[in-house]
Amino acid sequence: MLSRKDFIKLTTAASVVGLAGKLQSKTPLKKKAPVVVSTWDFGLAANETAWKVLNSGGSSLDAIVAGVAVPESDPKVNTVGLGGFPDRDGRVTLDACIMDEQINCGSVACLEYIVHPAAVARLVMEKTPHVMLTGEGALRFALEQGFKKENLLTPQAEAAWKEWLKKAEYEPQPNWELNHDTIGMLALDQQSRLAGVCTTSGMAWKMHGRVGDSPIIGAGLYVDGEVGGATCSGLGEEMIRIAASHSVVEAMRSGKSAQAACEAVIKRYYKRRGDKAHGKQVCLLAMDNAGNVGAFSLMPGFVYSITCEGKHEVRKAKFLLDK
Ligand code: SD4
Repeated sequence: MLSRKDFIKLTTAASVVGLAGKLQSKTPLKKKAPVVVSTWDFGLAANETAWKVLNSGGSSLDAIVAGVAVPESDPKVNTVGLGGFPDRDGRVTLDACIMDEQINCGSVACLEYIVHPAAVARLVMEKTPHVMLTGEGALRFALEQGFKKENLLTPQAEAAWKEWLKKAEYEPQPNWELNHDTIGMLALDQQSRLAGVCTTSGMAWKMHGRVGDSPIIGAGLYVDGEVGGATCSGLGEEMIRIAASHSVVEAMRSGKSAQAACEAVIKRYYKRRGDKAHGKQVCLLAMDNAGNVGAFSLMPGFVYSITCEGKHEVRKAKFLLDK
């Protein structure tokens, strides 16, 4: 098991991309597969599991579903799966989506009682004619597929909710570490198949029924094997507004590196939103179809986990604003 601290090496995003960051997508890129990246430092444990699958020749889809299952079932992670902070009614509702290089995709939103929404999203993709199931329908489908109904509200999350209820202030929280830790993961396997996943309990204390960016194809995640993939973390309402992940992939399609694409999308977002963006966080993570990675956020603090050639690292993304 990786110790978070042992592996935290903060370097700049520039060094992540290095020379590859300057390349245009039309230039043939040297393949770096397999590689896996995920949002935040708790992504390290998820990467470690995903890496085992990739390293033994498994598919990127199998790797990412196994990877994100780690934080989904970790009761100490209060932003994903079991132990996620509930909505203002005390209900833990989960959002997740998944996409492969052939633009197959599946999604679940506002799903209750199921620890692994990403695995359910995969089955929506593989076993139904639909892309997205929500609420009761998503739960019924999960149960039909053999998932077990469980109470996701841990005593610790329930205590935090009861504390919040004392004032019941509903504002986007500036403490991103507490409130915004969705895991988005992108992986390229040994056969250069790209896939991505995004899974979260969403914004803590949200209105019941609120759905963020994470289960929305094009907002929280987008993958196209012809180009690359992107995923997001931060305030979902802001990412939905700009179809963030799709925007990053399209910027890569037009010739930008993964890094330049993330930067261009954040800059455009800020230009359009101006003052309304202040106090909010938008974090983008991207990988092109050769395994070159980029990351950028609006505000400081965004870190991501990367595993390549068996080495696990946490890297610090560059950002646009200084507070
Ligand atoms: C949401 N984007 O539901 C998610 C929250 C998040 O890191 O990213 N947390 O808005």
